[in-house]
Amino acid sequence: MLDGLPAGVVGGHPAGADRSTLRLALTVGGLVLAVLLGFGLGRTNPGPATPSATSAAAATDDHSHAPGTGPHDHGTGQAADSGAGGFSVSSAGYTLTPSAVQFGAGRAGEFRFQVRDERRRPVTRFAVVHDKPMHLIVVRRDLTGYQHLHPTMAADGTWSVPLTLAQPGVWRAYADFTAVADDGRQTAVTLGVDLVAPGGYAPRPLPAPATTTTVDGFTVGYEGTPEVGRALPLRFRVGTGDAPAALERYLGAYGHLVALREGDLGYLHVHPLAGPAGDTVTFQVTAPGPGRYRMYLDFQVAGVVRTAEFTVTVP
Ligand SMILES: [Cu+2]
Repeated sequence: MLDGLPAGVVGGHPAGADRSTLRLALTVGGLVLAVLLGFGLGRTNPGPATPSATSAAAATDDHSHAPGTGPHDHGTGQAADSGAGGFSVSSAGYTLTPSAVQFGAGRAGEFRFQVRDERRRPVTRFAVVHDKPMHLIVVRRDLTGYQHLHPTMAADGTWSVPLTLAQPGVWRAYADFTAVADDGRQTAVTLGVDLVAPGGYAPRPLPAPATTTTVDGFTVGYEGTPEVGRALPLRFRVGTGDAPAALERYLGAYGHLVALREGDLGYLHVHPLAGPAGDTVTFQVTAPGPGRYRMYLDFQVAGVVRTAEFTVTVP
């Protein structure tokens, strides 16, 4: 993941550090990814690397830590035992502060927010993780209408992004970021807030579980079965007709996977374990508990990003 992935800190710290330092950082940081779920889920301080964790990390090339920071604190944004996040507007000392949460259904709007620290100051320094300093996921509470957006930050720490809530209902926005404190300490947090589009809400039942789907002429399938508390690979394959698709890098990887839990909309952010394999991309997934999840795989072919969605039941 180091290759071709600009890693750095927005708002002050220049990118660039000794590669061996980076490798060490990845090795130790990889423990979090290997044992738990990776960015957005590894909400525990990484302990000393064990041999198995080290070798797992060696095969890992898509967990980003900014240069010079080493194994950063993944904060207390999510309980390590639940393994899911995004439930709270305030966690690990950081608070999501939206300018407004009401939108006109189907009307183009703009979502603006700040992240504030314990002293209520807007945070302006964020680590670049997976090519971006801020990842914003928006989905309606019935798990439809998934959007993965990348807001831009003004100098005062106000983030903004064009946003349309297509249908009436209550929506959830997840801000997935790594804040950099005054002392340089990094904390990865996923905060969540509800957005509202007034109107008649017609919730859609969750589609039945399936391991294949189609999107814009692409057929996407996966192999593997998530289990509670065990890190297991899910291998996705993308094709058009009988021909394999040529996956392109997107957000510093060959795919980007988010899983949301039905019922509480718990947020799992998962990243690939290994490099490209043409039409396949593999993720290591640990289900935090039984239930039904909706998985959203973003992939890029010929410069266009598409999202394939799957319902999966974890017994
Ligand atoms: Cu993103």
